[in-house]
Amino acid sequence: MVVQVESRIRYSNKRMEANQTKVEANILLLGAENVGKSALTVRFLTRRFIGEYGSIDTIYSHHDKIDGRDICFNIWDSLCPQNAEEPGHISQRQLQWADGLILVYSICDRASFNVVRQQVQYIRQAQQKLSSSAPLIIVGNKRDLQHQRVVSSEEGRLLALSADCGFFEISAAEAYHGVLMVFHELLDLIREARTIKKGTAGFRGIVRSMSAVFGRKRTE
Ligand SMILES: Nc1nc2c(ncn2[C@@H]2O[C@H](COP(=O)(O)OP(=O)(O)OP(=O)(O)O)[C@@H](O)[C@H]2O)c(=O)[nH]1
Ligand SMILES: [Mg+2]
Repeated sequence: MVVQVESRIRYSNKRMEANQTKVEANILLLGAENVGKSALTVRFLTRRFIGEYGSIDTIYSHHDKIDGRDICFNIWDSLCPQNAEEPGHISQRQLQWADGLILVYSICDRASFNVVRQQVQYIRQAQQKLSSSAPLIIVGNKRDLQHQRVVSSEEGRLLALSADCGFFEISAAEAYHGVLMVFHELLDLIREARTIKKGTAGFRGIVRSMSAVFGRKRTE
C-alpha cells in the first residue's frame, strides 16, 4: 500500500506542453545513509530489488514514454556526506542541477527523518535565493518494516504539508508500483513548475512590451 499526499498546487499542463517532443528531468535523491536511495533508484530503473547496492554517487539516464511523450529521466543517486556535524549538507551544484528532488528517510530511523527535515528547510531557503521552484517529494521508505516503525505516517505527512512537498510512504523492497508513482508524480510537478515559470515569463514580457509602448508615447 502507498500513502500519498498531493502537493498543494496542481495544474494541468499536459496540453500546454503539446508542442514539445521530448521532456528531460533531472531528479536528485537525497537523504541520510542507508535509507534506500539506491534501492529506490534501481527499482525504478530495473523494476527489481537486489538487496545490496554499495555506496556510489552516480547519475543514471533512463528513457521512457509516458502519455505518448519521450521522457528522459536523469537520476542522481547521491551519497550523504560523512560529516557528523552537517549530515544533511547539499551542494550548490546539486541544487542548481536538480529540476526536482526526492528526500528519502526510513520509517525505522528517526535520525534519518530529522535529516530530511533539515534538508527541506535548507532547500526551501536556498531556493528563495536562487529563485528556484524545483518541486520536492518526501518519501518514507521501508514501509514493510512496520514492527520497527518509529516515524508515524502523520509526522511525514505534516512535514510535507508544512513545506508544500509531495509525500509518499513506500517499500522499495516490496513493490515497484509505489516507486513508479513517486517518479511520475515528481515528473508531473516538474512539468507544472515549468509551465508556471513560462507563464510568468510571458506575463513579464507583456508588461515589458506595454511599458515600452507607454514609454514611447510619453516621449512623443
Ligand atoms: N526492508 C527493507 N529494506 C530496504 C528497503 N529499501 C532499502 N532497503 C535496505 O536498506 C539498505 C540500504 O539501502 P540502500 O539503497 O543502499 O540505501 P542508500 O540510502 O542508498 O545508502 P547509501 O548509499 O549508503 O547512503 C540495504 O540493505 C537495502 O536492502 C525497503 O523498502 N525495505
Ligand atoms: Mg546508495
